[in-house]
Amino acid sequence: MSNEPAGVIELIELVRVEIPLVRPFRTSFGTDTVRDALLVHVVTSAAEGWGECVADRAPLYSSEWVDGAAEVIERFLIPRVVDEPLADVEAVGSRLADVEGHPMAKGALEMALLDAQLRAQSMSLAAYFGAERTRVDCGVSIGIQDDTGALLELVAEYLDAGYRRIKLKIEPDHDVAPVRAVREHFGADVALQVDANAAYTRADGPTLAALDPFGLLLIEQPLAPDDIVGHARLAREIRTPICLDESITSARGAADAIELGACSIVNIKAGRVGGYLEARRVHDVCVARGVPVWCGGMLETGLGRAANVALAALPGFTLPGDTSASRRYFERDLTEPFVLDDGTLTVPLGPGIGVTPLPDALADFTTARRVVHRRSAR
Ligand code: SMG
Ligand code: MG
Repeated sequence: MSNEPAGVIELIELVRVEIPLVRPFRTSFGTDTVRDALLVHVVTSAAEGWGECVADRAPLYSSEWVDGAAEVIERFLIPRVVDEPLADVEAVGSRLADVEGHPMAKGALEMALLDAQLRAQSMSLAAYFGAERTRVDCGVSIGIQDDTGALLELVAEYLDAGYRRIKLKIEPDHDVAPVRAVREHFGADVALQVDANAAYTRADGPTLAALDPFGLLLIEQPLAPDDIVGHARLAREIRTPICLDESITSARGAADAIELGACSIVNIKAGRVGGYLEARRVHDVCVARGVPVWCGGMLETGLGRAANVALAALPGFTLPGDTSASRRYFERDLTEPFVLDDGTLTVPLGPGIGVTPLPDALADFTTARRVVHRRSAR
């Protein structure tokens, strides 16, 4: 890692964009019809950078929500990084550490600063991570469907498109039936997994064991985020491997969950753990323990997608990620679209995250834009 300075921060603005989803996305906690994203745009004396906050409109997936994240970034995070010159983005985490929680807000600011620093150094995010692959295997996450016919049509569409793994969102009473329908229709060879988004309880072991015969790759986050012991017990009641998502909020937490037997696979989302630097540490602790990881998704625009794809190019990401192509989400993306090529996305290798918002798309999707920091004249 070079010690070149990231440059002096000249300006930071918060940009809100609203991009319609091609179809509603229903999970056990709610339905999204648009991606309402908060972008952090940093201009330094050396380069500019973009960050994307993955917080949703309401605090349902986690305790963060997008308006709250914007306020935290402006009032509590930005003052901690602009007061003294920042030599290196590696130091951002410690500058922000006394602010409790708010990993998605922290992650968005860190991403923008990292993008600016790497652009100034003409280094790609993938190279900075130490990524080895130039393409990553992609899966797709399918929202809960009331109608089995509609579900089977969607699965067929995505398999035809080349996706290498299908993930079904489940909840109580929408679990065994859709899994059985997909298995019966598409056979045992389809790589299939499910995500409960914490919709079950410790008493649901027998229900979840009913998924065992279907040969799933994994079940993601069956129980509450703080129920590590419950997951460890459940792991002894079912044969499907447990993968944790919401429960894993740091590299240390990942190591603990693995040690306690709460999971044998980890979903890594940078926003959930406070940024891409911590995400890389989660990857490292999992690799050291022989635990496979894969890259999660939060319906990111092309900006967050670019960074996710770079992360997913690290060697420990041995399972296909929720890193789907732009058209799985949007008619029109904020950046040049990510296009599926033989079930993979290509890792951007330009400086920084390797993509920027297309000016026309940015103008069309922006709902609010405000400069929240400007360097004062000395
Ligand atoms: O980006 O393809 C995507 C979405 C993947 O299922 C997905 N994400 O719990 O893993 C998860 C969910 C959370 C997002 S709900 C807005
Ligand atoms: Mg999940």
